[in-house]
Amino acid sequence: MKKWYGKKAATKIKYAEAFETADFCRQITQEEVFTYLPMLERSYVIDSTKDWVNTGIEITKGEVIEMSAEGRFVWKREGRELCGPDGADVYSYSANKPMPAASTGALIARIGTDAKETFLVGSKKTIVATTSGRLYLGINDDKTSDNDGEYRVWVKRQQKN
Ligand SMILES: [Ca+2]
Repeated sequence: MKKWYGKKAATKIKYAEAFETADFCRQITQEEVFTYLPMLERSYVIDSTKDWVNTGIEITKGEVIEMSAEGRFVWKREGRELCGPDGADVYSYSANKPMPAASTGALIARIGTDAKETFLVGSKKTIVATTSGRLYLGINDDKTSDNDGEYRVWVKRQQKN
């Protein structure tokens, strides 16, 4: 990255796309991006039409994790209703959403597979993990099939001593 962009510009780059990694003659995996470009924070594309994205990050109880998100997506195709990571302005309760009382379309996360461990992230959140397990990221929506678009989420783990 420094070779292509110079050191100063490289520190400003937030994620790498296939264009930058063409030297590998194949699409490199997300894990390889993290390995070869350790100066990048880990980031994930959250497709609004999917229920949960497995980040592959194993969280330990008590660990501090910072998450921030950008992007907008259509959470209801009919009417082209757009929202960002904090969710839709129009509030509607639905027992079928992963978090019934939180805004539709909001970015949510879960540690492990227990639905009780689901929490709201929104556009930015720092948490202390209350349990250990795999980190999943998702959208608080009871119907993902009528969505269109994605969020990009950055996950930063506090360095362990
Ligand atoms: Ca929807």
